This record gives sequence, structure tokens and C-alpha cells, in this order.
Amino acid sequence: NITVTHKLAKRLIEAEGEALSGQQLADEFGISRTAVWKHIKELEEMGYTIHSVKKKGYSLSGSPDSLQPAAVQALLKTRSLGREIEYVPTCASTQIIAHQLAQEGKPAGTVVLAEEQTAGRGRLARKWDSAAGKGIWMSVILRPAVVPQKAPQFTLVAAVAVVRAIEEVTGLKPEIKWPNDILIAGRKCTGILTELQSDADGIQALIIGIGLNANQDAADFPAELAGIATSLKMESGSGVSRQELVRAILYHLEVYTDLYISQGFGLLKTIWEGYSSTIGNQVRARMAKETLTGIAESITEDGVLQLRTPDGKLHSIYSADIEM
Ligand code: BT5
Repeated sequence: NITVTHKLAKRLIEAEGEALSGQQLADEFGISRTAVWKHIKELEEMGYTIHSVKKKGYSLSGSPDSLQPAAVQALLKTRSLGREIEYVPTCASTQIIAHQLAQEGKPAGTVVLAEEQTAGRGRLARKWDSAAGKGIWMSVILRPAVVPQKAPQFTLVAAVAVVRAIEEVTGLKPEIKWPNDILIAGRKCTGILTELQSDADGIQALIIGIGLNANQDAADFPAELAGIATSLKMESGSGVSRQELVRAILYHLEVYTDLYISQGFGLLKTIWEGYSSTIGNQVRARMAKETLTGIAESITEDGVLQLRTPDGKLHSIYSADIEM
């Protein structure tokens, strides 16, 4: 039975290396000690390293980097984010699944996680490369009580959450490129895509898509992304735990969305600016109808970029691709 096996994995991960007795586990799950032993064998086949110590029980000393809900939810510190996880080995796009789930009424905090996307998407129908098992391809459903005009701010809130998570798990120093890119040493390791379901009553759901390159090597990216994309593994020189990263992202996303909802964007703006590679620099902003070059002076309380062109004029930029 797959669920008991995963519940057992969760229990062992949460024990953080402490031994759990066979009898205790048998009682907890309402099964026999022999059944516990069978599930332990199954976990070993899945790549878990479990020590079985006479009289003491089972302890976990190594686990595969699984994004199985039970494994992610073990040690998860959130109140609502990730309490429901839809996990799929492969899909076209986690955004599509999340939109469906949101329409079906799934609660705020529901998360979709895929090992692979065959049609991962960026803004403006651009493609998002999503190699199997190498990254975090995730969509989070939120249902904030804010007006639809505020939706773009959630991209900035999510960017802060992801940067904090990367710092915490890897020690790397990522930067945010307005509005939705996270870069390390000038190369993109994460893209964020915020989509909206709204009606006359306001926002029904926000779908925050996060694509994070975790364990790719340079050769895992298509040729057109060479020199543009990077992964945490390429930057840090060693593989990273996607499981830990997902937990950290969800935790920080919850903290910062709570902060945003209760206090507004003011404090977050200061934190965001601290991570920004855009503000204070000469940039080129490509928009649908025109391209402007100038100094990126600031972002407003609404997350709008303020660009000063050489003629002294200040332009409000709502959406653009920034080149530096
Ligand atoms: C983004 O768009 O950066 C948002 C990407 C969001 C992806 C997530 S994955 C989970 C969820 N499900 C989805 O289907 N999407 C979301 P944009 O700013 O438009 O940037 C897209 C551009 O980034 C592409 O045109 C490429 O140049 C580049 N790119 C594509 N794949 C990349 C990758 N894996 N790493 C770095 N850059 C990439």
C-alpha cells in the first residue's frame, strides 16, 4: 500500500535520524510489525537508507531527493501552503493543472509539483525549459482578498521568498531582476509567472508559477540557453536538495504573503530593493510597443518600475524585459 509507505517515509524523515521502534510504528499505523518491515524494504528499494538496530528500531540516514507529497510535507513549517500537494511525474505545465484545481475550488495553499513539464511556459507564451528530475516546477494557488491590480506585486513577493530560500539552503547570493527573474552571477536560475483568475467580485485565484533550476549541468540546457541559464548546482558546485528547497520556498512564501497582506508592500519593497540587480543601474526596457533606455531609479509601492531617460523624463514601466 503506497500511502502507508509514504506515511512511513514522512515519519522517518521527521524523526531526523532518531530510531523508531517497529512496535511503535506498527501501533501508529495499525499494522503488524511484519507489515512495517515490508514497508521499510519498499522504502529501501525507493532509495532510502534505513538502519535497523536490534531492540531500538529503524532510523533514517539517507533519503532520495523525492518530491512525493509525504516527503515534502515532512518537516514543512507552513500553516497552509503545501498542506495539499498534487504531485505528477510529468505534465504539460503545472500552471494548467493549478488553474483547473483552482476552478474546482481547491483551497488557497494548494501546490502542484511536477518532475517534468513538456510545455512549461513563461510570460507572453514563451517556453520554459523543464528537464525531468532536475528542477522545481511548481505552481501555488493563493486566494488573497486584494484587487486584481495588485496581482503583479505577488511576483515581487514570490521573488523575495525564492531568494531567501536559495540563500538559506545553498548559501549562494542570488539577485532579483525586475520583474520576475532571479539571477546568480548574471545568469537566470529562476523565473516566476503570476497568473490570475478574476471576475466582477475580484480575484478568485492567483496561480504563482515558479521554475527553479536546481541540479542541471550545463549540458542539460538546450543550446539557446547557453550563457543565459544556470542552475544552483552549476553555481555551488554540488547537488542541492529539491525537497528542502520546496519546503523553504513555501515557508518564505507564506511568511512574505502574510506580511504583504497585513502590512502592505512598504516593508517588502525595502527587502526587495536589497536584492535587486536592477535598481540604480542603466538598463534597456523592451516593451511591446517601444524600447526605452535609462536609469532604473526605483519601484513604486505598486511594484511599478520608474525609469529615468536621458531627457530627464520619468517613465512608469508596468511590464517589460530588462537588459543591462
Ligand atoms: C519566466 O518567463 O521566467 C517564467 C517562468 C515560469 C516557469 C514556471 S515552471 C512552473 C510553472 N509552470 C509553467 O508552465 N510555468 C511556471 P519569462 O520572463 O517570459 O522568461 C522566459 C525566458 O526564459 C525564455 O524565453 C528563455 O529565454 C528563458 N528560459 C527558458 N527556460 C529557462 C530555464 N529553465 N532557465 C533559465 N532560463 C530559461
